[in-house]
Amino acid sequence: YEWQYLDLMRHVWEHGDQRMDRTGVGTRSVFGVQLRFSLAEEQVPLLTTKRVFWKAAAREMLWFLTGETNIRPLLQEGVTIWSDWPLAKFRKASGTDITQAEFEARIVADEAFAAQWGDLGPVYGKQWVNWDTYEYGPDGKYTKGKGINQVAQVVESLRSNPGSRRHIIEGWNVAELDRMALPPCHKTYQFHVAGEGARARLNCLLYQRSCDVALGLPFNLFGAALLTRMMAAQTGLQPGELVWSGGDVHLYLNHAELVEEQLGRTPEGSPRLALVRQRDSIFGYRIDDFQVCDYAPQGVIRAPVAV
Ligand code: THF
Repeated sequence: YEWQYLDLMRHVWEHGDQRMDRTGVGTRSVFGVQLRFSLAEEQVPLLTTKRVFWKAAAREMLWFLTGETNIRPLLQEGVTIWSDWPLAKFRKASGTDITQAEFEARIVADEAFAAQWGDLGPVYGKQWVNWDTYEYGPDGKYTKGKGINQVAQVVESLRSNPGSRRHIIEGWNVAELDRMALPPCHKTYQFHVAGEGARARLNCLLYQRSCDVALGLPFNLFGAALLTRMMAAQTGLQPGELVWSGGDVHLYLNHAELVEEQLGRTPEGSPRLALVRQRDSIFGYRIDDFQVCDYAPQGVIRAPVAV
């Protein structure tokens, strides 16, 4: 299965359309891609051609499910993948060139500082579990209603109406995009139940509007697989297939060394993902509920993230 990823990487690098992008780094990009991964028998799309820090991806997914949008809880667990955006904002506002490590240490140590500078705006967590609603009075005026927990609703709809074509978790809240540090990349998760009875399988289709193939995609695939596994465990369904669909699928020009190194490697082994504990709710999982077995990846390949 990993060849799908490597073939995509090669295709984007060799045939992608070269252009300048928002970050100023420049990319090679193709538009419209689909990948498919089986999640049956504990299979998981976790790359072996470089070490992927799957626990960071798992902690990120658990963080989304808490509804948090502040990077502080991530940093408290040593996950630094979301630091660049608040850091850039703070540097600009303060006119200092504080290092990333200094900034992160301050977010962890100083709650008030974290509240002011660590928030990403209404990103994934907020939209997934607390999408704002409005209640309109007879006079046409509105007040804020109760937020919608899309994740809980999908768990419920998978249980009560598995055949539905509306099992969707949506991050793209049009009215709030301008308050987000970054509009959602992996914006839509659609779940789907195939088959019936004890053999019914849960599939997930993730639509990602913009994809950093080298850094983001390995995380996003693992995260989506994990979410699907938790969903399956909560709804009594067998894990089915993960279908990944990308819009602007790109490689940053400063990832040349990573691309060359990784395309020279051959996948080895088939890692498996086990959920070792059942929880009462999709919101109850913790990092040590997840075990990855048979994972003996090749070495880390470092590359800079475009902000
Ligand atoms: N912006 C860009 N340019 N790329 C992305 O992948 C990306 N994301 C999230 C939001 N904006 C993005 C952030 N997710 C890494 C991984 C995921 C990220 C951001 C960065 C990263 O640097 N990974 C390194 C190191 C991992 C570590 O140290 O733990 C790696 O080698 O995998 C896509 O969701």
